[in-house]
Amino acid sequence: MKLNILSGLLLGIPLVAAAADDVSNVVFKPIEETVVVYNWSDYMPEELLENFTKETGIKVEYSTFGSNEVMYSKLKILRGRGYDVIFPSTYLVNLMKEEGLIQPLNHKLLKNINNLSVELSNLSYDPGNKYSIPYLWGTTGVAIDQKQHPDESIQSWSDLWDIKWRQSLVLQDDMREVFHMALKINGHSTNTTDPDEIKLAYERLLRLLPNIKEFSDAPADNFLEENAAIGLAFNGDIKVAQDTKPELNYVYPIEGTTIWIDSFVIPSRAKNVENAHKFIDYMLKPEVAALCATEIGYATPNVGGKELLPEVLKSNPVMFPPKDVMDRVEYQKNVGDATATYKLYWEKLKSYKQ
Ligand code: N2P
Repeated sequence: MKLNILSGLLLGIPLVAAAADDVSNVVFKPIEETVVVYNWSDYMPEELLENFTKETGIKVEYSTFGSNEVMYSKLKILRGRGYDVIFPSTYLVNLMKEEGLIQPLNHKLLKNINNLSVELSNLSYDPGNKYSIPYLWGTTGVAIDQKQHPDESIQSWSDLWDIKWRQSLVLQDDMREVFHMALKINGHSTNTTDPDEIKLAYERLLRLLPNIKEFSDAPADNFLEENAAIGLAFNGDIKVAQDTKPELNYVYPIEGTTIWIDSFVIPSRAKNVENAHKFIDYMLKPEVAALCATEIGYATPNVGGKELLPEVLKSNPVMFPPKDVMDRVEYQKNVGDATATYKLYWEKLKSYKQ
């Protein structure tokens, strides 16, 4: 692409003279620095992308996905190409690392890395954070609109199977989260690899089908639009929804919930690796991390960022679940070859809803 000086200046693009000795032959090349970011939907304040560009001159090409499965399949098809920064959850970091879909990070380019919480760093899914840097973390529970159901409360995952919720539930279009409910009721781990346990969970989920209204990429929107009054949702999405709809209640069933950390990773064949590091480093600044947490509603693993949050957020039980909830959480782990078994049942389950 060729640009003349004026259009370059008007566009605010810095120009480089390739051959300054002969003015007639000067070719002005725009410095087209880009970083291609693929993130969960509603998971980053737009102004941060603009600020990043202002600060670094690097343009952000931004697109979103609704579930780990969608993002993973895309990366697999592209064999690690196409994106510079993506945001898999805990168990996928491990899997993508094993499959060579992501590349080791250069910690020397991440000067803000020390802002990360020690408790949420160096975990077994990625020792030494060689491949991933935590972005936000959260949990998954049940949201219920108390305006529509003032007298209902959910204690156990099994309450969702009650016949009174016929055609009412909105569930995340997320394989691991949906299986989690049934596995927990059966007394099994969310990370089981036992085919019999996975099958039993599937059979239980089959019995939930009459109650399922929809599998959704963004259940919080269903609540805000009032086309659903009960369902499974990520905590931060509900925290933000509560700002406009305070009657949304959010509960953690007694059998325990999942906990996940979504991390920045760089795909193995990313084109703009240095820019990707610059982007991650920018996001690691305490004030940036604080803005993400405040606007997106999820807990930040950035210690400096958490300190900057107002007290009302630090003590918000949806955003930062209380100890008794945290005592019963289970990290989602890579289930290895069992993923295929989950997938098989997941596709079967969803096919009954189409
Ligand atoms: C935000 C998505 C949350 C990510 N809309 C769940 N891992």
